Amino acid sequence: MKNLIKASLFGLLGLAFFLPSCSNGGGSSTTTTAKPTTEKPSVTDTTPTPDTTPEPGPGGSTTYTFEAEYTDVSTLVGGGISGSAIGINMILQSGNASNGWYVGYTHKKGLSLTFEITSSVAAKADLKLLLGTELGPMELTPTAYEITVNGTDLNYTKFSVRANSSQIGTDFREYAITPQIDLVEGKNTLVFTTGENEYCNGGPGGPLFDAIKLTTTSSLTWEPIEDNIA
Ligand SMILES: [Ca+2]
Repeated sequence: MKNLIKASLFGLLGLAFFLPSCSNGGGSSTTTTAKPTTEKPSVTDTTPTPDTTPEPGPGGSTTYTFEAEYTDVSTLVGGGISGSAIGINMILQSGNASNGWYVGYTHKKGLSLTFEITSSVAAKADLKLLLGTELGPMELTPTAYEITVNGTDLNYTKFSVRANSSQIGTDFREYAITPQIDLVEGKNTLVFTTGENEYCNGGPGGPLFDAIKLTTTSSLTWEPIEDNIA
């Protein structure tokens, strides 16, 4: 019995030790020092900022780009392949990413990126995700990677995130999500969460998250936290 308890304790300690990362050995474990949360940039301008790059589309629709690096990551604790990062240290630079930056360290179950977007009217919208992978091809399903729109799970058609092998981690591509999503008038909350999968050394892994695009006839605004990359 004692041995069983010891084994359980050891297991728990081992789990705690490896919790921030999906590494199961091999390679060195480096933990990025997080900046104190007191340095979290605060948004003082409460005026909704129109996206700077709306593109006119067919049928009077417009495509808006919302950068993942401008979402509120201040309370997040992310997991990487061989380390972890907290808050704005999860935001990484790549010349291939939209706006030059993306959010990494998504290899942890329950790690969520949240986009809060205000819509002028209730409307349908086409959702596209700009994603990369540092874990090889990754099939995303509603179980492996959860998407919720205003608190409701989106039962989307599964798709595979792929990268040119010579550009692993920096090859960001656009993935159209089906079905369309329903935006309500006013505030909409889109949440993208690493779920149940074994893509990171047998544990949960997520995509490198560059941006989302919404195409809709509604007018969209949000409050990008641009200080994240200042
Ligand atoms: Ca980006």
